[in-house]
Amino acid sequence: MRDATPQTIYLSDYKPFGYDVSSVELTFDLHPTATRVKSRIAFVPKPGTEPTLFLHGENLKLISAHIDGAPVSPTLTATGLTCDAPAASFIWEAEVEIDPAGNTALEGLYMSNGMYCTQCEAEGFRKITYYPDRPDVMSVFTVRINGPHPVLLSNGNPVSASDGAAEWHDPWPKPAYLFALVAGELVAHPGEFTTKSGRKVDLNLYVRPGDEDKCAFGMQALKDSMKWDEEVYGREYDLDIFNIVAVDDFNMGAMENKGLNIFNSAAVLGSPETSTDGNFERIEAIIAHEYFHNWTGNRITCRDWFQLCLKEGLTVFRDSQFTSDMRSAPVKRIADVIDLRARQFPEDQGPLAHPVRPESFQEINNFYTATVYEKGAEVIGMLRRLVGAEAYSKALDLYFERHDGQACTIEDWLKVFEDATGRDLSQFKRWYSQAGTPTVTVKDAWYAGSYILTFTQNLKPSTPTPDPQPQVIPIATALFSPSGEELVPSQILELTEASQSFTFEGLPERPIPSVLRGFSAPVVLERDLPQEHTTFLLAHDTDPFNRWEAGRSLARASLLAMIREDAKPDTGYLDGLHAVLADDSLDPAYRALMLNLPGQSDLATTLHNEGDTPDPDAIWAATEKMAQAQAAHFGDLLDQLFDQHQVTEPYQPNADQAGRRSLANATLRLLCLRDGPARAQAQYDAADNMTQQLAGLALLLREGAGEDALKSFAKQWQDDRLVMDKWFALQVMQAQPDQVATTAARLTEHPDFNWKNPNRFRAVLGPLASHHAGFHKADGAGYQLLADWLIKLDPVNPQTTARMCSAFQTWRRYDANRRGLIATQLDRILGTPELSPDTTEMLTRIRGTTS
Ligand code: B3K
Ligand code: ZN
Repeated sequence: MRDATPQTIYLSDYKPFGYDVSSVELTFDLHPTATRVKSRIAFVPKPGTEPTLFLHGENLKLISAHIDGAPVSPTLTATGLTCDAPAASFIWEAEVEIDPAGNTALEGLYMSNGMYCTQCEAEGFRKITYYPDRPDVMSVFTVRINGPHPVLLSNGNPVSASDGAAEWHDPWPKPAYLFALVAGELVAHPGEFTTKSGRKVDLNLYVRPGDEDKCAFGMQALKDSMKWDEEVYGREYDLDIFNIVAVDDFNMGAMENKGLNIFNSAAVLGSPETSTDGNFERIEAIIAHEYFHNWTGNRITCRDWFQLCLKEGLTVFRDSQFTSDMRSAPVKRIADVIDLRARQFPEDQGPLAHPVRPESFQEINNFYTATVYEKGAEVIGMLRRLVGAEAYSKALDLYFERHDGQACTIEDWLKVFEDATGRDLSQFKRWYSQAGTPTVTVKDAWYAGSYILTFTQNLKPSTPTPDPQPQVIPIATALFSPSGEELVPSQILELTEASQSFTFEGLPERPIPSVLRGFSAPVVLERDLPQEHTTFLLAHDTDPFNRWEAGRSLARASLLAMIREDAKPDTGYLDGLHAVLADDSLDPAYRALMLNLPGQSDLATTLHNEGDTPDPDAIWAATEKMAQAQAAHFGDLLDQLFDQHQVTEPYQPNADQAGRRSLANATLRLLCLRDGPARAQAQYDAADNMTQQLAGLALLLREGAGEDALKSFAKQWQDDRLVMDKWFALQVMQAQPDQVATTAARLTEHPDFNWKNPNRFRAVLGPLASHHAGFHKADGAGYQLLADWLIKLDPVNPQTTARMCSAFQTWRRYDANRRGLIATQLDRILGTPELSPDTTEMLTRIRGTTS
């Protein structure tokens, strides 16, 4: 157990390490409970370095330590060792013993279903051996593994392999967080890729026996990613081999270790029978993301963990571009914005708010957030919009040329753009240092033939940003005539002042503005537009994002009126939506997105921002009522859409088929509301792929008619852990609000609820927390159940526990009763003896100081 009093680390305290590490040799003698790790590390002191060596180390049993062959006796603490060191270059050698089987935190070297694997980012390498475990220490690693396993893997290229032993050498200097080792009874799904300069690369996807039939899609996604990075960013792969390994116990999606990516099996294994269209798209995106890190993260890494967005924001931006190219760009943009509003906006507007580049932290694992990742990617998107696509490419070429092999900062990143474009980015840099989501208010005026758009930006002061300053906000804008003609084509208006006007001359009549097209900046836009303008944009906007946004605004406005004033569903919205749904020239996937309503938590955020106290029951009721109204309003169109979008050809996980299925299934939901569950049952019974089977089951559960299907599903899939995760999750997701906590509680008693497996834990407790009306039931049962399980998981796996604490981050927006119930649970968890520093930090921030 680590030091219970968490230490705060500040960006401003950064000091370079006193040594270069010119080489690292590691030898592993694998044993489940007593693995021996020998290290031989060459240190080269930098001029002026004090002759004292500090190496990180946690949960290690030191067997021996030598400097230049002579035994030394370092001072050991819970976080590392200190030792006198020579003033000139020296060789450090140590032997430690570790316990992979006892490592339930899944950080460092651990065991998952009999195989050895590692997770070192951010600070897990220190649980493997003593080392300067910081990203700015980059070195060349050679790794020898001894163990009775058919597959023994590490980073880089293979040097030798024999029965029970293997040696790997990674020629590219890397920080320790990119170290990886895997050993086990695995089978390879092989592949091959020839790079643009003609280098042949062996590819392997290693899985447990039995999973071989779930590898083909991931392998193809890898090849597509390698090709795309060459074509779009000019980045070529740089080793002879690239390995991916699927593991069942993993705290997140995947990890970009150099040449040896390790994946949560849920993020890489895919087959039509067991994976949904959504799963396939996610697999493709995560494979691309981890592969793209080879350049943005690995060849150029971060100087310190405050710079995390340097690699994560950029790599998320790159994987979004990839998905847009592979699938539909508008659909991807809309999906990204839905996700940003659902996960990042609440974070940015609540007690966990932090800048894209935080300035302090206690546990870095708590900062792998939607702000660092997704807002970080939005910031790069804005930069690209501001400088243009061509200058962006030029700047990226310069970035790779200038910083290859280095550990960099956001200053380095922005300097590259300044040098490539001549632009001063000092004000733009505020996107990296100010927390919070700016609100932009737009007003228009028509005066003597001039049309004036006035934008005002406002960022609420917060603890990390007490004195916010105006940011550079690119606002993509076009103007339309009332007959739908584009009078002023899309252009970027740069808002740099707190309030600023832009004038358009020479227009024949007062135009209708389409602003923040493509969601050109991560802001909350408040527009004072007459409803007819929004209806107009829903019908005519040439920007698919803003057309969708117009539909969403109308839906939101109608739902808010239903919640606040018990109004009826707005027929203007329903008519506008009917026209869009009936337009066969529009992509089915896009129309399916149009049909979806704003999320209930998202509505709660809006109500809160507008000064109301959200009532989860009222939000649920209004959303249900609106769905009923859609079902009643669309009439025969629903039957037509459902029939027309049935996929009759053999299943393919491509965007075209997935789009048709998503529209058919969105329609099926309404048809079930209108006609009962018969069609869902028929689809469930006939399904030959997981997308259709699961959609059928979800609707049966929703209609309270899923009992038999649930049993048959469990019988069919009892041996497939990833499908059974869906079985667990769906029951909570589809429960009526007053059944959510009892359903989740019942499932935690199921014999297959293996709570130490993060996927299974999240399958039940994740949907509990995200079922807005169910989690926030006024009796507090949901809060209590989640708290019980967080308390239980914390000593076993602090990282997954801490991450799930964010379920409570919006607690202050609810009524006094709910706030009181949540505060009680927060205090109960915080009062648990020996609570991990990870969970302590999260809950202390969420709880805040005022009652
Ligand atoms: N870099 C890893 C995340 C590591 C999380 C450590 N708690 C995966 C990714 O973003 O690609
Ligand atoms: Zn990443």
